[in-house]
Amino acid sequence: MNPLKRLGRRRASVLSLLAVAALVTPGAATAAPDAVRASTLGAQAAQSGRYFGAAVAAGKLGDGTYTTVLDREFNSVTPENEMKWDTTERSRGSFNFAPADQIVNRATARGQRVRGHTLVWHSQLPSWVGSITDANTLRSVMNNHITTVANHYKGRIHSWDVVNEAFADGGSGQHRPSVFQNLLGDGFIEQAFRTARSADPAAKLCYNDYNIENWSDAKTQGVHRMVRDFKARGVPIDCVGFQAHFGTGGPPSSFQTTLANFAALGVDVQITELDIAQAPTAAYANTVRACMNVARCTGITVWGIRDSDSWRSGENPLLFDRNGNKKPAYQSTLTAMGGTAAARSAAAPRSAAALPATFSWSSSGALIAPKPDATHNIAGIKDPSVVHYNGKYHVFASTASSAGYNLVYLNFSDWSQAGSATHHYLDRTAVGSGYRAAPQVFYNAPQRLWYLVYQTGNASYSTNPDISNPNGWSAPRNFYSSMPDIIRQNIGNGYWVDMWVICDSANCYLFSSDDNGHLYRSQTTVGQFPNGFTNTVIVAQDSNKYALFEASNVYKVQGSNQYLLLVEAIGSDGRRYFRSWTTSSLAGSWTPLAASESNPFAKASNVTFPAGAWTRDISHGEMIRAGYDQTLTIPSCRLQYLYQGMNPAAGGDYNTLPWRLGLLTQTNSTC
Ligand code: 9MR
Repeated sequence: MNPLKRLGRRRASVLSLLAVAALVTPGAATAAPDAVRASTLGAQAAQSGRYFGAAVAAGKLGDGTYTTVLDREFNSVTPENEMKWDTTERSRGSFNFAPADQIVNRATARGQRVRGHTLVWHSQLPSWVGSITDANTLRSVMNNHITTVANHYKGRIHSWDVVNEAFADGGSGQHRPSVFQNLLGDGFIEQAFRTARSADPAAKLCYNDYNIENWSDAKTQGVHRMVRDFKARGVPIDCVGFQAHFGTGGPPSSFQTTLANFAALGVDVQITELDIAQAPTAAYANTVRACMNVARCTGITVWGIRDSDSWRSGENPLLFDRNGNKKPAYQSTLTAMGGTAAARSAAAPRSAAALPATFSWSSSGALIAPKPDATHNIAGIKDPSVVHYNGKYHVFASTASSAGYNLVYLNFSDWSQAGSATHHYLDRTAVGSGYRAAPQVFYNAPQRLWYLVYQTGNASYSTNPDISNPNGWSAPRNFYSSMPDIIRQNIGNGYWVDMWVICDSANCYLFSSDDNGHLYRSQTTVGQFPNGFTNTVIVAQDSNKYALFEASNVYKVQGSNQYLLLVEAIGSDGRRYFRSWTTSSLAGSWTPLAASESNPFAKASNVTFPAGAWTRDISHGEMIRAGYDQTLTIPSCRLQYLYQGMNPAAGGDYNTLPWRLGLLTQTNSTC
C-alpha cells in the first residue's frame, strides 16, 4: 500500500494506454528445489502443502521421549482412542471430553492440526448403543452423538472420520452388518455425514477404512461407488481416509491409482493410519510417493510414534524404535517426501487440477471496521494479512489516520465474530510508533518463529514465538541496509511498498513494488533467512504504472507445482482490482492467468455482493491460506480473499479514506 500518495480518480483514457505487462525473466536466476530438504517429517510435508501426523495417546503425554519426537516431527495429530464413542459417551447423554481435550489443547497450542477419529464406528461402541433395537431411537442417538462431539471440537478439527470401517471385507462390496446398518439401513452413512456437516461446516468430512488400497478389490470398488453416489447427489463428503495398515510388502502396486481414482471424484484423499510390518524402507517410500504423486492427497498420518506405541508392536511397524530413535524407514520417508527426480518424472502432471483461467466471487459485507479509541483516531483499516492457526483467524492490518500509518492485530474463531474482536494496536508494543504499514505474517517452520514483514521506508520485520501475543513482537529490523540499487534506479516518483516473503524448499524471496510499474524480487537461502537478501531483479514491469501498481501477493497452490502472483492495478474507472499470473518456479517468469481488466482475477465486475455493494474497489488483501508457514500455500479450490474496500462515495485525503475489510469467496470453483 502506498502510505503517502494521494491518488485522485484516474482519467478513463488510461485504459487505452494499457500495455500488456512485459514480464521479465532474469537470466541468471537458478532454482534448486530438490537440493535442500527439511529435516523433520512435518516441515518436509509442509513444503508441498501437506501435513505429516501421528496417532497420539493421551496417556503418553507425560513421557518426555514421546513428546519430544511428537513435537519435533509431526504437524498433525489424531487421538488414537480418545474421541471414540466408548470414551466420549460411555453412557447415554453423558459426555466425557477430558482425554481428547488433553490431546487437542496440547496440539493446537503448538500449531499442530488435529484429525478427528471417529464419530460413527461399529467397534469401540458402548454396549448401550449396540443393544438399541428401535430405529428412531438409534437415529436420534447417533445424530445427538455426532452433533455433540463435533460441536465440542468445532473449528479445531481439520478433518473428521465421520464414519469408520462401514464396508465388509471380502468380495461383497457391501456394507458390513452393524447396529447402524441393521436398524437404519444403507442410509445411515449419508445421515451421519449430513449431521456432521451441520455441526461443523468448516471441517473436512471423511469416510475412513482399511483394505481399500488395492484398486480392484471389491471393498475398494464399493467405497468408490458410494463416494461417487454421494458427490452426484450432493451428500456432503470431502475426503476418503486410507488407513494403510500394510504387511511387509507395503502398499499394493495400484495404490497410487486408487488414490488418484478417488481424487478424481472430487474428494481429498489422506493416508490416515499408516504402519507397515517390519517397516521396510522401500515400502514406506512407495506409500509416501503414492501420496506425493496425487495432488489431492493432502496428508499422511502414521498410527503411533515408536514401535512400542503401536497396536501391532510385535511387528515393529513404525518410524521410531522403542527408544525414540529414527529407524531407516524414517529416512526413506523423509526423502520420498522431497520427491526424487525419478518420482517426479514418473508422476502424473500435478498442475492439471490447478486454478481456472477466469474467476468469479461473492463478497461479504464489510466485516472489520476500525475501532478508534482515546489514543488512536483511526479512519481506515487496510492491507490485511491473515493466517488460520490454532483454531483462530489471526489478522494483522494497517491502521490509517491523518497522522499516518501503524499496525493492528485481532483474532477471532469465526468470520461472524470478526467485527467484535478486540483490536490490539501494535504501536504500543516493541514494533513501535511511526510509519509501519502493509503487514504480512507467516510462521517460519525451520526456525519455529512467527514473522511479521512490513514497510517502514525500508523492508522491515519483527518476530514472535507466539502469534496470539501482541506484546511478543520484537522491535523492527531491516532486511536491507538500504534500498537496492535497481529499485533506486527505477522508482521515479513512486514509493517502495508492499514487501512480501515466500519460500520454497531452497530459497526465500522478497517481492516488493514501487508504485511506478515495477515488481521486484530479491532472494536468500532458507538457511540464511532473514539475512542475505540479494540479487534484486525486476520480475515484471509496465510502462503504465497503474497496470502493475502495488500490493503483490505470491502463493504456492496446494497439490500442484504452480505459484500464483496477484498484483493490484487501478482500472479505467479509477477503481482498484487484481490481475493474476502463474509460474512453476519462484525464480522464473510469470504467465498471465486472469490478467486483464476485462478478465480480472478480482474486480467489482466479477464479484457479486449479496449483502449490498458496499465497495467498488477490490484492493490490497490476502488469500486465506491452507497452512500458515513460509511456503504460503493456498488451496486450489474455493479460494477466499480478505480485501480492503470502501464506500464508493467517499473521497478526500487518501490517508483518511474509510477502508474496511471484507471477504471474497470464489463461486466458480470446480472442485
Ligand atoms: O490403535 C487403536 C488401539 O489402541 C485400540 O485398542 C483399537 C481398538 O479397536 O483401535 C486401534 O485403532 C484402530 C483405529 O481406531 C481404526 N482402524 C484400525 C486401528 C487399529 O486397530
